[in-house]
Amino acid sequence: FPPTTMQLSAPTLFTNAIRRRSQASHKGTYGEVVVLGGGDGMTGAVLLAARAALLAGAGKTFAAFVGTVPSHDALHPELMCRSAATVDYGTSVIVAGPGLGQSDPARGHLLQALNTDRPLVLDADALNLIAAEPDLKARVARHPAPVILTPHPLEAARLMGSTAGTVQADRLHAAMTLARDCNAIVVLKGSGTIIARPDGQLAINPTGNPALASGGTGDVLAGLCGALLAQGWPAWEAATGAVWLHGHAADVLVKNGHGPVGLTASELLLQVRRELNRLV
Ligand code: B4P
Ligand code: MG
Repeated sequence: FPPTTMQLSAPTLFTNAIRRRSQASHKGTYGEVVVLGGGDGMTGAVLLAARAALLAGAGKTFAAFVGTVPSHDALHPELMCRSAATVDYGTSVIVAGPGLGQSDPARGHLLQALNTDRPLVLDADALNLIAAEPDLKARVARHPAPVILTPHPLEAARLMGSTAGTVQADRLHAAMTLARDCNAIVVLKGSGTIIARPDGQLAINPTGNPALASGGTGDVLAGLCGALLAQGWPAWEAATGAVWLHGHAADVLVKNGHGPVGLTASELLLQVRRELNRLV
């Protein structure tokens, strides 16, 4: 690789993607996100990702459930809850994985998403399913639209047939190898999240702190990536912007006494909205 390592110390890598909303715009202007997940017993993950997409400005957000479909999200009735079997990906950005599970139906719905020509954010069990089948990984590499993968170190290790320890021992190498092999932008999460492109370019994110080490924060990141893509941010800008904002929101929350102990993903997504609005 001939990599360029950049620090995202100021949000310079994505400022060119930030647009002020035009006065005459409408919800169609801001795109659509479908979050595919929600196997039985894992409703929370898909709702957190969908709420993150909603609060980060997607024009319309759907939560697609592989398992039992709740009638609505009581906290955010703006979200449209659908069965994964009937959801129409149409012109949406697809965020697949949060709470998806690894059942046969989950695999089938993931395959359907991979067979579209829509931009993809693949997280959690979408990554675990792909790791288990070389053919699915090959499909990701051939996808006709941008793909962002958001593995934590263990998910990255599964994708590489390696261990979390090996990934952590050389995070830059792991992120670049995965990006090249999957022909996708890879967000290797953890302290100092790395964002890598298939051409060897990469960035290291300086925001974020251990307040993020709690269940659900990864789902928020996936939904945020999807919302930025839906609003027309190019994939590199969407990935670097989402990671920077996610960490920066956590930094602000800790400064104000909402962490590092006990910060919740639900609080995080509200702060992400505030920080995004400071930029636009
Ligand atoms: P899972 O059960 O798969 O966790 P999850 O559902 O994916 O949780 P979530 O979606 O909320 O969190 P995610 O990590 O996606 O199991 C996680 C398991 O994977 C762990 O038990 C462990 O075995 C392994 N694992 C995970 N992270 C590891 C690591 N760093 N090293 C070794 N093993 C690891 O997303 C969390 C978000 O918070 C990311 O955006 C991440 O960048 C951020 N974050 C977490 N800690 C941070 C820190 N100290 N500084 C900055 N950012 C941090
Ligand atoms: Mg996760």
